[in-house]
Amino acid sequence: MTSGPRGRQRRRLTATVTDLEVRRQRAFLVGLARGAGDIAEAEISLDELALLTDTAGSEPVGAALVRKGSPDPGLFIGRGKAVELAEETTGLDVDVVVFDNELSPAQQRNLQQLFECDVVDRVALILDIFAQHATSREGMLQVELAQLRYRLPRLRGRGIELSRLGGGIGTRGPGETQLETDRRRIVDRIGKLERELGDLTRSRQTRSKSRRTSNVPIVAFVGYTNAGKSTLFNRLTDAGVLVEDRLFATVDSTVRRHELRGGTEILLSDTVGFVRRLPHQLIEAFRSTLEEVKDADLMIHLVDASDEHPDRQIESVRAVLADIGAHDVPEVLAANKVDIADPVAAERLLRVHPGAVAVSALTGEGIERLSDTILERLADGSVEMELLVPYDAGDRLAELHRVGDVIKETHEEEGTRVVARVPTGEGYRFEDLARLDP
Ligand SMILES: Nc1nc2c(ncn2[C@@H]2O[C@H](COP(=O)(O)OP(=O)(O)OP(=O)(O)O)[C@@H](O)[C@H]2O)c(=O)[nH]1
Ligand SMILES: [Mg+2]
Repeated sequence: MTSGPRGRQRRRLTATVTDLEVRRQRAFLVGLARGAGDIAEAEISLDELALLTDTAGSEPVGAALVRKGSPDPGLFIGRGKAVELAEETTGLDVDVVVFDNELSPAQQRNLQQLFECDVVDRVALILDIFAQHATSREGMLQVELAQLRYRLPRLRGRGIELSRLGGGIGTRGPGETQLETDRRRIVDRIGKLERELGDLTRSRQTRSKSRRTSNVPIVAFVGYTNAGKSTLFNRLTDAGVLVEDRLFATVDSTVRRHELRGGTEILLSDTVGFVRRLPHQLIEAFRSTLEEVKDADLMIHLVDASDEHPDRQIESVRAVLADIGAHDVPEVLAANKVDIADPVAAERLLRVHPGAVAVSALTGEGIERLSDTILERLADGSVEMELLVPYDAGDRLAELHRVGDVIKETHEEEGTRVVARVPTGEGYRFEDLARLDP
């Protein structure tokens, strides 16, 4: 389950979905803001889409943020806007239009006809990047499974791309019979992949069970893609995992033994990074890889302190962690890249997240403190606390769920009464909440 620097040459050993590929093309990006309050978020998401597009090998040459209360079922952004953008994209000689939202098969088909070029959505784009970066057998099977599940309901959409290829006999788009054949082939392949992955999952579970019983604590790196997880992992373990200034450099997970100062041994795992709205097809296919985090004794949540919106990254990561049921694993937040971060912004990040450690995986700054923090947190005991969380403080309740183990929750007039087991070192976070008699 290792990925090495040679990994990139070994990519794409399995057949992947060529009609989703968007490499070396001129791309135009389209985002959707549903209301005035949604604009800032939609803009950030669109910026991220530009990075993803670049990572996939295409060049973003323009972008539009469309304001629309509810998506149009036929053309997603509505006919008027679609016609307007079609003119703009023709002028820009665009090869592919990338939508920031998941399109229905019908929307994709209709937009493709109108734009007279490829139309892909965020899901297809991310799947394509994963396909380029998976190097382990399991990773490649997982990506292929996610792609086929995405492709199955969209089979009819292939007509256009095929006819564009030259219009010769047999290339003018599948007839009904061909379509049925394709569909059956995909369904068969999905079944085969699920069986193979099931076997791999079982042997992975056996491995992680033996790790758990060996009593060596497991510490997992989590974080937004490009936060520097692999850089830090390599610095600590000499594992030689591929590091790149690209999103999703790591798609496979790697586990290595590491000795902390004072001789305590731990198992460190490096794995796939997260982004906003990670496609559900991917989360499903990668569930067994992602769920390894659930077994960890501690998570090091690495955040890029030099990013413009580190808190948004933290939020996105925690949303994915909640999705895979790993939100209650104790977490150490590490603010990485402090060598290039604005000192004021980094300072603020540390203040907002008490207990966070400032590090630079590149220069080594703060690494010893991080090691010591890992050691302390692993040694930490926990205390049982009874608290009253006011109903308007839902974020505190979420924090409590994240940091501690919530044992009991009852809803009372003044708020939620919670009994929780909280790591000793974290107790101070909740001291402001009314402490009740146990
Ligand atoms: N200046 C600076 N750059 C860093 C630091 N840590 C990592 N980087 C750079 O950030 C980029 C991403 O690093 P990776 O280690 O690949 O990040 P990752 O979190 O593993 O990313 P994915 O595997 O894509 O999710 C690379 O260009 C690294 O050289 C740091 O502390 N300071
Ligand atoms: Mg990585």
